[in-house]
Amino acid sequence: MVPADSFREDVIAGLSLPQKALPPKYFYDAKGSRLFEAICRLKEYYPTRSELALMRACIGDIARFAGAAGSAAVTLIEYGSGESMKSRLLIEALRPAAYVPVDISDDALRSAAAKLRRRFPRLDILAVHGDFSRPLKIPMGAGASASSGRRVVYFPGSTIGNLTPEEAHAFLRMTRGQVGPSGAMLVGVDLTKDANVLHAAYNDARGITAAFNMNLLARINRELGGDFRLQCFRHYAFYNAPMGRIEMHLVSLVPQSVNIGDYRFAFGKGESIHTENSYKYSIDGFRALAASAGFRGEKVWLDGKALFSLHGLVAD
Ligand code: AVJ
Repeated sequence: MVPADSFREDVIAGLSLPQKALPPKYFYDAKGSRLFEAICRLKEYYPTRSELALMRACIGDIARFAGAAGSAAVTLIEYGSGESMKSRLLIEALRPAAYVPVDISDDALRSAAAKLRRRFPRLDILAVHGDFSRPLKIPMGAGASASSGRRVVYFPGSTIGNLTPEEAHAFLRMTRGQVGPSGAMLVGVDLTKDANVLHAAYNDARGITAAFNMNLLARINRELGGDFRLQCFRHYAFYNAPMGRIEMHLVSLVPQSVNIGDYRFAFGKGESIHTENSYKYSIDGFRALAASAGFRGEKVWLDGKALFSLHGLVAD
């Protein structure tokens, strides 16, 4: 659970901006996490399927890359581990000495760690409950992982697309500091592509993405005592080509005001809350960003349709 206080503060601050905005990390309460899993199964939503196909096809090469430092044991750190489906593949192939899943959802973290413990009884698992967008103290646990191990950060799912390029730069720098001079990073990045394909992925016919977006208002009502009338807002997602990103918004259908505790927010008709950015990168564009943060793009893997990429970065 995210502390309710920071949720409240972030919501009040975001709705006070000239362009109202809410951080996408708050999508993932229990209902939001279920809706996101449903999104991942939609025929229009290609990223999850593409990344999994890529992992299955290239796992041997990916594991060789991650273990490349030779005999030193690997500590695999995963940001936003969630249900850890792709990590299972990676752990099987790489056989790290230690696995450090980091997630803001305590429940997801616990159940994933429990499953992995059963599956890999000799793996040293150190679950860290926290927000990976802030500097983290990674506890270095027992055994081989204590100090000698090579640190490899695994950041799948194109979650990095939620950050602006400036934020992504700072985040990559922080990660570079975390893995040290012999470290590496595996990062999943969604690729720039035909705008129609992107549009369909964020405007699915069944309205699951719309429900996922709207759930943020329901969560504010439930957890912060807000009085959003959900029927007075609609989901809006479009590809902002000059910015290279999908933007998700919730648009007010009428002039209205909304109360959250002692705060009141006025909405004009057509005014929106910007709820998410999902940046898309070319291979070279992402490599240039990584290079500016102290990582050399050594490897890149794609799925068969070249919709999604996994970058193998080494400390430079
Ligand atoms: C989890 C951030 C990768 O940007 O595609 C899916 C979230 N939003 N549909 C994405 C999301 C709407 C997703 N990420």
